[in-house]
Amino acid sequence: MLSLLSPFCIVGSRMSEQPDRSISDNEIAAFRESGVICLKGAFGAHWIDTLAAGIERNLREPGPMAHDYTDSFDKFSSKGRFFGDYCNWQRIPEYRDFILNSPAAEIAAAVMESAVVQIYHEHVLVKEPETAEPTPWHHDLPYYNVDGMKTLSIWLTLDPVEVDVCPRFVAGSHRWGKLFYPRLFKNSDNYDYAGDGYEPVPDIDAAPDDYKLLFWELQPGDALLFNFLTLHNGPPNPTINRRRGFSSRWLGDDVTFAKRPGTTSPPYPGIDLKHGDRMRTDWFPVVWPLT
Ligand SMILES: O=C(O)CCC(=O)C(=O)O
Repeated sequence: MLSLLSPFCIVGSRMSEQPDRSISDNEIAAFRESGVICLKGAFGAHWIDTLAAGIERNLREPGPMAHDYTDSFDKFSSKGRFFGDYCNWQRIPEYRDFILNSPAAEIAAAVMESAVVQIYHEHVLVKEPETAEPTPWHHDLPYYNVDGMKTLSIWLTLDPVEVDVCPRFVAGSHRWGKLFYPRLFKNSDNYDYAGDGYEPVPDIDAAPDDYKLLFWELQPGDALLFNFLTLHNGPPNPTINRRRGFSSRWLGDDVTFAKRPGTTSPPYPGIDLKHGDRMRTDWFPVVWPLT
């Protein structure tokens, strides 16, 4: 956590890396409408190799907020492992390189239709082969200490992902005007939020035909782009492939600090902001536009 708190404002070393593919007006319109799109071939081999090295480093040297979700799900008797960690991009050089120098921030600016993009954090979610644990249905905004519509996670896969293993999204759920309780990944329980305005996530698996669910077969370098309000899950990984997902989280120019009725995830102790303040740029540097 300490490295996250260290003052850091200027992104001076950023190369002007061109996106590995362009983003069309139709894709931007689809994101606005559905709250999720899949960008095939968004990141090339260089960034896949860079992040693969970073994830191995992260697995060898987990951070203070790392989780082994498999331990808690003994009801699934998993052979595989579900590992998660976040807020390590300033400590792991390969993550830092990706955040500052890859096309991710420029992609985020285009898709969020935002003039300015700040990095919020990164979240690594590795499901090893034969991991039986699902990631529960949730949306990300209530976990976080931010409000705003211009928000984006870029979930980049380093592995082939079969269609049944791909995270699933409820199209349009970012526009429902609802906030659902955050849920613990280890047992799907709701967070202990003591406040009004949150409701339990609906049981989407019980009535999947009631929703428009979007999911894809993925290849390494493909990315799922979704709003922090879009409901999504992560199926188990019964396959022989690893499923290494690298989610970078980005803030656009309408985002402000939100006080939640409980501890957020990430927690950001000592952030010293009032509800409605702009997010501080020393903790969450501006990565786009280039300076
Ligand atoms: O990787 C997963 O299983 C879920 C991903 C997710 O929830 C996220 O990136 O917000």
